[in-house]
Amino acid sequence: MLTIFDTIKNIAIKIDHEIKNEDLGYCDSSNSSGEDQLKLDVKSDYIIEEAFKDISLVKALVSEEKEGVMELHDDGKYTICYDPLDGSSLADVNLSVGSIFGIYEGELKAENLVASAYVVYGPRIELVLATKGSKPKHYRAKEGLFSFICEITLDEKGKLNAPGGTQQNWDKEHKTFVDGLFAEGYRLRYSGGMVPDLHQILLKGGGIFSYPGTSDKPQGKLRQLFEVIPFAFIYEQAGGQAINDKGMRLMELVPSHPHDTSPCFFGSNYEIEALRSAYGIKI
Ligand code: AHM
Ligand code: MG
Repeated sequence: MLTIFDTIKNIAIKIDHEIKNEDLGYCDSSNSSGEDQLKLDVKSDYIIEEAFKDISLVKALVSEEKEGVMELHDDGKYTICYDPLDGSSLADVNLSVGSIFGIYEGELKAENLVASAYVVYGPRIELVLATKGSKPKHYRAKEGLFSFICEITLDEKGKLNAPGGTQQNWDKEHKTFVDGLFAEGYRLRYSGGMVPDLHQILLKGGGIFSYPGTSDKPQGKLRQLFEVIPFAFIYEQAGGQAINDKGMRLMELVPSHPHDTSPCFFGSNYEIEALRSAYGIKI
């Protein structure tokens, strides 16, 4: 596992370099931002593929940028599911973006996730690593090397609310829930990048991030294998909870396709209980 974590550290430095130096074309109005964004997504995906392809521990890769499973080593132990550059359209406007990694042993389902990691590319490069049985660990890069900062523990109750999706397409229950949090004094913190948004809640002690099923996307937007499950693991390890709209732990998800999505809620205990009550979910 250490080899995989060290590889993720090297990947982070390389992708950060691309983000900072790649011509995103935002001064050229004739270039569509979609094309530029695609260039950065594809490049990040390539960096990750190159970094893992000679590591015999890695059985296969599943990427948000690839349709199926990329087999690497028959005798490998782990399959790494990753989103190479989550929120990549935000790089164009100079907001933080991230990479997410879920490391699975055996069949690709949540209960087989053994470790997860994410990188935040912002004013600084930060990394969070989580393995079973211990609190997630927070690192920061300085001159290309990562130093350990602290273990992450969520408070029982936070102050931040990050509600995803288009409000017009929320159902009534969800709107009532989000309005209720604001009426209690919660502050809106939503950048449109799940990595920095979830990172902020983790580091500031708590709150809730939600991406519900909506009228246009009943199964939500965020992908189970490389977005939802890795963060669900980190939130649970930090002492919080991560559930879907039926109250099921996201760590019980069993995707039937690598790109399956799920409604998802990540938070500290108070906010997740408030969600259960607003949604009429009985324990
Ligand atoms: P992406 O993987 O295509 O970048 O999309 C994922 C991102 C998440 O980071 C973020 O939480 C979500 O999309 C934002 O979506 P919305 O703008 O619908 O709130
Ligand atoms: Mg993504």
